[in-house]
Amino acid sequence: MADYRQMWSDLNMDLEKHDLLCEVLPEAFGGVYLSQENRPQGMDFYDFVVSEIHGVRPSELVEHRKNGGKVFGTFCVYVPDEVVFAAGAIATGLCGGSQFWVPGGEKVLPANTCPLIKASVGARLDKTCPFFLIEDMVFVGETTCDGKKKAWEILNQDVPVYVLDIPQMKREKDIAAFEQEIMDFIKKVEDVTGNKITPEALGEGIKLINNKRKALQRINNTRKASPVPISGKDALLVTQIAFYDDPARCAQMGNKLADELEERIAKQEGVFPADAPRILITGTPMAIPNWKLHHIIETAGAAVVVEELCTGTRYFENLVDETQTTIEGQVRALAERYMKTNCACFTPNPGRLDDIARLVKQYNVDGVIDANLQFCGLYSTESYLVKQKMDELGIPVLHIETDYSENDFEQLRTRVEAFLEMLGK
Ligand code: BJ8
Repeated sequence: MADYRQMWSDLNMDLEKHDLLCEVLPEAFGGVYLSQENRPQGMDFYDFVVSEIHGVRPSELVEHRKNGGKVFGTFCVYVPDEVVFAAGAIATGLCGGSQFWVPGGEKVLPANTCPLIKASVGARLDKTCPFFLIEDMVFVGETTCDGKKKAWEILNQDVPVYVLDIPQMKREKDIAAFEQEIMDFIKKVEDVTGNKITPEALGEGIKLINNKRKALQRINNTRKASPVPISGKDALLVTQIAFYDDPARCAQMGNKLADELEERIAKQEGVFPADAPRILITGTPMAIPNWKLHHIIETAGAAVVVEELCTGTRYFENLVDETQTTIEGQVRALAERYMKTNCACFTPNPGRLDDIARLVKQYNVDGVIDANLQFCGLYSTESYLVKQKMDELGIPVLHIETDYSENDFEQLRTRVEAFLEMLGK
């Protein structure tokens, strides 16, 4: 790995603590990823990105800052990245997926808070993640769940957090309210960057992010094939990296990988036997480097073929209408697209159940694993409805509540193995 210590020190990171993370990550990645057989060559790029996870992209962001550009950090798939890129700024995902950052979050948040929130706050407060320390970064929170809403107030004591108000229902007046919220966000981004967002620029931003989504869609479409040409672990990694990588590069590398996967399908080449059980994972997002569940499932012989997650289909399934030519029309198109995403923070949220049912059919799924992060009341409560819907379809469901620690690893493995056995494949 190139030497990024000077950059980390300039970012005022806690180098000693960060070294501990740098020591364990390569081993964890090697054990989970590099041990897989017959991986697509296109994964080399993503392996490289992980090997330099705190170096390559942060140094691009630092460079962007040096040239006068601005960086926005986000925590949710409802934040319209299109607006940020339209102003010549960069948006990067910040959700924390490692237990390493959890104790830092617990210094200011109750222990019984969702690990995603604790890790995200801890990564900033402990100064152990360069992404959270980019100079003048604008943190963009949102009002999706109670834990996040309160966490922004606490994080705001350390760094200003701009909060997007996400509606909790999907009536016409809610979509209109989100339109207004996007208008306000445009103003905020214009103020921060000093750049006016014209319809041309926003049109370019919309195309840029749509192209990224289209590449991710192509990759995921190939997972409908049997045998499946890419493991769930690899597909998850591609989506996780998409959150913070440059969107144009993400589309380019994603399309390259999709070409290879399509060739594999033509040759009937896969990474699991054609009769391996096919699993859909639904629930709370799996931020990098949370690979625990995929690893357990796939080392038990099943293939994860699709994720109804924010680190899955919720991130890239819907596109923004590109035909609008006025800011008003484009903002309406953005609001409509984002309100198609079905997070459990909405009530009612039947769209998510329909999405899972549709994906089960499209991806020829044998069983659903409904995995929630501990203390996410939204998803764990909605699990009842997920189970009900799957019962109607005769699809077995395993419900799991877990965190980022390895403490329940063996217990989860036992439960997953029993579930796979029950699928009888
Ligand atoms: S659109 S899932 S990224 S809010 S943080 S809700 S897991 S208790 S992350 Fe999320 Fe946006 Fe929804 Fe997706 Fe639960 Fe944790 Fe809250 Fe969470």
